[in-house]
Amino acid sequence: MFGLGVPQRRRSERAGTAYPLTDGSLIVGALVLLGSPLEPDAPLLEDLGPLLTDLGPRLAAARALHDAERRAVVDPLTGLRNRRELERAMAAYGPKSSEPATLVYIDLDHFKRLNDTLGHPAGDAALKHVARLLEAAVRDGDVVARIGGEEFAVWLPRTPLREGVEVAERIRRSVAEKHLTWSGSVYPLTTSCGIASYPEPIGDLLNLPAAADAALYRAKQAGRNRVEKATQGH
Ligand code: GH3
Ligand code: MG
Ligand code: MG
Repeated sequence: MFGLGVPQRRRSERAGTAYPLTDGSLIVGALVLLGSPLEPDAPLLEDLGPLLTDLGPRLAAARALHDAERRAVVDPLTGLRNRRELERAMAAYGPKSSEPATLVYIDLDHFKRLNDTLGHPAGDAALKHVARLLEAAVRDGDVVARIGGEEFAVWLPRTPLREGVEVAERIRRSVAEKHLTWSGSVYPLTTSCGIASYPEPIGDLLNLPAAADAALYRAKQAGRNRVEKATQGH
């Protein structure tokens, strides 16, 4: 019951009895009483019945709440934060922060082609692969989100343009270098990135998404697999 991690001599010390907890129909967990099994006439057994009846549904409800909270903030395919969470993080930065911040939009290049040639599951694998590379390219406290089908965003608090460009370049390079492996074969991927920073050159945090989007558009126009910076007029 306690797994192989517990040495043999300690298992007897930690032996116990597991009582299943149910939500009314399914087993959702167990209450384990450590020590020797209770005698059938032990007084504690009388209290145990109502406790088990009570605990099962409570555990199931707590787990359901936890799962729902997670679903509200996490993209189910990649495990990254969703668009709403990105917006929440940006809004929490404050409309007049004295600190700089950078938003990077990342869009996979010719992703439709990959789906069309290798199939949708390969496309999904590519999205997960890129998600891990994005996470590896940023620091704790930065926010990596999937904001659309094959579109990602990275929010870099306290990061001015120059450092933001370094992060975006690191992302672009790592995706281009660490190819996707699918069915034993290797496939190259590239990304285009649009980057917008506050307060220079974009003076209002609220304008960062539109500015990053315009820069991303220019990166696509300029040939893809590149990083473009937003300018004052986007
Ligand atoms: P571009 O270089 O201009 O960005 O071209 P693109 O093909 O990447 O862009 P386009 O917007 O034409 O196609 C995006 C594709 O992304 C189309 C859609 O099938 C695919 N896609 C969106 N969401 C998912 C998903 O969750 N899984 C998979 N496998 N594909 C997705
Ligand atoms: Mg796109
Ligand atoms: Mg694309």
